[in-house]
Amino acid sequence: MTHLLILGGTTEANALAKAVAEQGIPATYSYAGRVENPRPQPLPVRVGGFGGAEGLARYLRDQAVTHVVDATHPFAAQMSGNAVAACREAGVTLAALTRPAWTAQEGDRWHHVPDIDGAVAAMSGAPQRVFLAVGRMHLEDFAAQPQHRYLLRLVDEPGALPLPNCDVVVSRGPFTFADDQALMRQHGIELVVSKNAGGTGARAKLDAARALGVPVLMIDRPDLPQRTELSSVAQVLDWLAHSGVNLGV
Ligand code: 3Y8
Ligand code: NAP
Repeated sequence: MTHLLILGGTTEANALAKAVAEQGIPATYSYAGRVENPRPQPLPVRVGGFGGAEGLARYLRDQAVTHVVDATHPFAAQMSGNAVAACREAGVTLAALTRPAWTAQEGDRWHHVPDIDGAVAAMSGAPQRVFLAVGRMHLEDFAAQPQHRYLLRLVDEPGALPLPNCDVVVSRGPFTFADDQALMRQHGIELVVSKNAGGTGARAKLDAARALGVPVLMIDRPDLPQRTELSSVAQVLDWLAHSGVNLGV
């Protein structure tokens, strides 16, 4: 009996969940529980960590999971590493649904840094108006550069913030070019800091930066372990069909 576990939290995971539900494939959608009101899904949902790779392996066995698709964000390196280890340990087939990294185009003014620390180090200059669109979990790191005026975009209303000069926009994506251009103009943004998330949900700020001639500090992705990588929902359905899953009607 098939039981697919989707490690979710992204636009691509949501598209996969819709297709899996339409095909009638028995599946569970998993959120980490990072935000207050995660998007509802057309599948049974579980929320919260598993308790490391061991916890995930136990979940796979207890729930008789037969297939795992890791459709988490490219910066969710811990989860992806745990998925590889747990699936190997529990003997469950795993594939990742990934999206290609963004690449600079004509007119882009990108400066690549290897990680969050690299971005912080690159911001030691004179005060600027910075659009810090990297979410909530790494704001403390940027407290090392308090001289800037930050525009923060967060999914939920924050509590106390570690940055003295900041404006907050509470908004979850997917975002649009027009809105991001207007937002950046309104705040006189001089630098955009972005993770190289790839996909469509977060690229609007890059297109707006190009149009406005604003430089971007692009944080490259963490290394991820070796695993089967698929790049579309159709490829995942094909992979499932070829690994013994009866696709529905
Ligand atoms: C909880 C679940 C959809 C899915 C929406 C995608 C697109 C919009 C772009 C900016 C960048 C950022 C952030 C972002 C994007 C999509 C997608 C994507 C970036 C939700 C969601 C969850 C999260 C967690 C959240 C992190 C934060 C990161 C905000 C749902 C809305 C900055 C990453 O407050 C917090 O603790 C937020 C934490 C992890 C990164 C961070 O370090 O703070 N995502 N985002 C998932 C869970 O609990 O398992 O409600 O939908 C999903 C989405 N976030 O189609 O609706 O697929 O990438 N999410 C980054 O890419 O830089 C925003 O503002 O321009
Ligand atoms: P992470 O740093 O790789 O994971 C840290 C821990 O969070 C994991 O070890 C696991 O806890 C738990 N976790 C992460 N994703 C989970 C999931 N889908 N289901 C159950 N537990 C999960 O991950 P993250 O960067 O915090 O991302 C958390 C969630 O937000 C993921 O769903 C991801 O797709 C989504 N997201 C992240 C980003 C980003 O920038 N990182 C952007 C957009 C969306 P245990 O060890 O206890 O199992």
